Amino acid sequence: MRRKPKSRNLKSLTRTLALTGAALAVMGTGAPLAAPTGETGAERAAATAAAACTGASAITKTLPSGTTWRMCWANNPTSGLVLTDVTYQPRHESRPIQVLGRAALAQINVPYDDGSEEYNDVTQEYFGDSALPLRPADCPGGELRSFRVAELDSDARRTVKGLCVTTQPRGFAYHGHSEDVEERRPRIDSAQGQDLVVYTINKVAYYHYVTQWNFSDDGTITAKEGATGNLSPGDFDASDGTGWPVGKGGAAKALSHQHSVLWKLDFKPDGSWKSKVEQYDTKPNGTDADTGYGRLITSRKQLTKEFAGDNTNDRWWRVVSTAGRNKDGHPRSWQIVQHHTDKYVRHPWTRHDLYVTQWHDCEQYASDNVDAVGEGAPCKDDVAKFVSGETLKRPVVWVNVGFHHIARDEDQTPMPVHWQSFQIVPRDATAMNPLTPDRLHDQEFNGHN
Ligand SMILES: [Cu+2]
Repeated sequence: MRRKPKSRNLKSLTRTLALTGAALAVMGTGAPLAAPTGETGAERAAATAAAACTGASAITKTLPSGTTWRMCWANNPTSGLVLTDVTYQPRHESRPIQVLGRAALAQINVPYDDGSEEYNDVTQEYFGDSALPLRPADCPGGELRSFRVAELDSDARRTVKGLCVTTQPRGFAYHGHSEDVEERRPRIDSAQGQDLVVYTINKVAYYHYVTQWNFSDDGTITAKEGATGNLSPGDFDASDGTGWPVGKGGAAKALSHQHSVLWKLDFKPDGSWKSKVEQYDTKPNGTDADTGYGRLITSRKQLTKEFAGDNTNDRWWRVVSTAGRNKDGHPRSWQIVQHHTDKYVRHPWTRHDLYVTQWHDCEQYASDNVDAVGEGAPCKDDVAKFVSGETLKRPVVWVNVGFHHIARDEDQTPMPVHWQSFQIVPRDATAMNPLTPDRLHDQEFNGHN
């Protein structure tokens, strides 16, 4: 047995459902703010979203550059950290801009190269109930928040001080000379950026996973899953060529394996679930006759039906608001920026980079969904099956980032954190750089004719 036996069957399904219901109820409370006259539906929705939770369920942080992020959080016994009603309000915006309705892990799938074992670390291991307490040193400059979890082998409950809410520097936000935009008394402007950072640590057998979200003052969201802890001590017998020697000589070979991390993103741009999804591709387009230089052309494809997408050179996707535009009159959108990934091609639900599905309440997990959501519910079992040709009215975006872990000597011990991540980057959320100095935040410097 490579892992401590943990089974969903040890805990009653009703308990899980009851907890999920309670968490949702908390998220849904909060009186909507009275709407001043003259505001648009999107603005009213954003104002309501800003008050979607209060007290210990709310995270509100104004970063030094003046950007405020607001969101609600909860710990789901299965998914772990769940963020809802995430809004972004840079200095020059009078109201919060809603980005995400809900965001959470949808699965961590771990198959071993020798075919001996495979785990679904989120759905089979009570990922959320496996949260570890954090010490003040684990959350430098931040604040620890507590939540209730159930013991893994009983229904007893305990409080875990396990959420860190902090800020971290992120280096240069910008550096530029305003003579380039013909300011009358030009000068060099530069600024350092900051992130609001929230994370938990969840223990699954010998691994400790860091579930982290960075919210940058420029509107970028980074989802990161870090794997640390220890190599599984029962897996040092990879004698059939599917491992790597990690001890003296060649006796102890750690089994190679894959971590596929999948996130589920329910976008709610400008307060509406009804967003559009677009794919952009840039391709060579002949040669300029005069210069002899190559030409490129970018095409847009509106994705109106459920799909499984794969990255390729010069391809990207964005989720476009149907409810709000920036002050330039451009629809707000959020671009998915994937980082390095190695896909596990053996499963249809880890074979693609991105899945976009029409929202259904019982489609919560990228795999093992039927068992995790509850037998009897009319659910399909994995995200590949969720893609069935439906029209996208309320799209749900599933991002898959894979890492094939071939252990190295440095993995002992504890194992250095290995990150798997992607970003959600604003595209036309604001009419200009949200951090631009006040004197440059002017139509004079916005576009050239
Ligand atoms: Cu690993």
